[in-house]
Amino acid sequence: MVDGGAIRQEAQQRAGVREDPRLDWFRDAKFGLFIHWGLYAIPAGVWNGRQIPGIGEWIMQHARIPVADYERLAGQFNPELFDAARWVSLARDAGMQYLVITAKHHDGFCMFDSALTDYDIVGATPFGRDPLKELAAECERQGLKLGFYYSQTQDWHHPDGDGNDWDYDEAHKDFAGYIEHYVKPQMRELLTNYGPICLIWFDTPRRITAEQSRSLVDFVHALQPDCLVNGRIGNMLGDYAETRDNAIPDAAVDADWEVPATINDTWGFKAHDHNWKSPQELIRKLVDVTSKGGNYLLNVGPTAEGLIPQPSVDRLLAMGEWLRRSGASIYGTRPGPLQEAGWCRSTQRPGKIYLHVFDWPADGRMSIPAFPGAAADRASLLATGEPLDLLRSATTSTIVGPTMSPDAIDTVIVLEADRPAGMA
Ligand code: FHN
Repeated sequence: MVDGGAIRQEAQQRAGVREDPRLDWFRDAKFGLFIHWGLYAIPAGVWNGRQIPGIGEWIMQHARIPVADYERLAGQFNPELFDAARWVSLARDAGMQYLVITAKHHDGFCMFDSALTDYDIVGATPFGRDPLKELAAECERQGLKLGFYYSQTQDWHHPDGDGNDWDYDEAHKDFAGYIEHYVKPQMRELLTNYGPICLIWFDTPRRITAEQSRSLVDFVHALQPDCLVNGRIGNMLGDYAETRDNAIPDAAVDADWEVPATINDTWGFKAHDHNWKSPQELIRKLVDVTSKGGNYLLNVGPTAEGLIPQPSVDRLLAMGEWLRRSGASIYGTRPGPLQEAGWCRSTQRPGKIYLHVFDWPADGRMSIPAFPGAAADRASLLATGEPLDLLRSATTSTIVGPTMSPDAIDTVIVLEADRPAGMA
C-alpha cells in the first residue's frame, strides 16, 4: 500500500507548483469518479469461452487478441441503456466532485467522435452516439467537473502505438509520429469539442521521452490553460502526482496527488469479478487519503449495455450518505495535526480540527496531545452537533464520548477553539 517515497520525490520535482491556483478546486475536491468503459466490457473477462486472468480492460493484451478479431467487437457495441444523466447524478449523489472517463484506453478504441480514425464509437458501432458529448452536457447541467482519461503511449490498435507486439513489429514503430500526428490531434479534438475539461488523465508513460511529455503538457495547456495534466504524462511532469493504483501513502504528503482506485479488482467491467470492497472500507480509504492530503479517484466499470454494476452503485450511494453527514470533515480540508496517532485520522480547516475515529474505544475516552500552535477548547460530534466533555491538562486533553460508537464506519469529532486564530 505504501507509495510515499515515489510521491514525495515527485512532490520535490514539482516544488513551487504547490501555489498554483489552477489546482485550488482539485485540492478541495477530494473525491472523484473514474469510469473505465470501452469495447472490453463486451467480453467482460471471457474470450473464446475461457476466463482471462487480470484486469478486464487488458483482455486484448492478456489473450493476445489480434486487432482484426478485437475490432469486430465494435460491431456489437450498442449500450442502449447508457444514460449520461443517471451516471452524473450517481456521481453527485456519491458526493464526488469530478468525473474522469476513458476517451481512449490501451485497446485504442475511441469512445468519442474522432476525425482521426474510423475506429470510434460514432463511426464503428450500431450505437452511433458520442457518450462523451452527452456526459459533457450533463456534467455542465449538473455542475460536475469533467476530465478525460487518454492512453497516450499504449495503443494496441494503432500500428505505431506502444504495446502491441503480436500484430506489429515493435522495433519498426514510428512512435514519435504517432504522438505528433495522432495523439496531439486527438487531444485537440478532446479539448475543443467538449467544453471546459478539468483534467487529462494520461497513463502508463512507457517509451515517451521527456521532450514528448513536455510538449504534450504544453499542448494541453495551450488549448485549455486551466486543464490539469496528471503525473502519468511521464518524466515527472504534469500538474499533480498520481500514486500507484490503489496505493495509499503511509503518511501525509505535501504535494498535489491522487489515488486511482478500484471498487473490486478490475477497472473495465469483468463479469466474474465479485471481490467488492465494503462501503466501510471505501469510506475509510477516502478518509485516510484525505487525511494525508490526497484525492481519491474511485472507479466504476460499466457494462456493455451501459449500466454501472449495481454493487458499485450501492457502494457509491453509501459513501454519499456518509458524506452528507460528515462531508464537512472532508471537502476543502487539509491534513490535520494528529498524523502519527494510530487510533484516528485527522483533517482540518481554519478554526476546526476533525478527528476521524474508526474504532471507537469501549470506554468512550480518547486522549490527544496539546497541538503546537493550536488550541482545542470544545469538542462535539460532527454528525449531530452533540457536545462532548473535554478534560484538559497542560500536555493532553481527554475527550469523553459515549461508550457506544456513534458511527461504526467513522465517527467525526470536531475540535474548536475559543480563540479561533490560535487554530491551524
Ligand atoms: O494499464 C492501466 C490500467 O488498465 C488502468 O487504466 C489503470 C488505472 O490507474 N492504469 C494503468 C495501470 O496502472
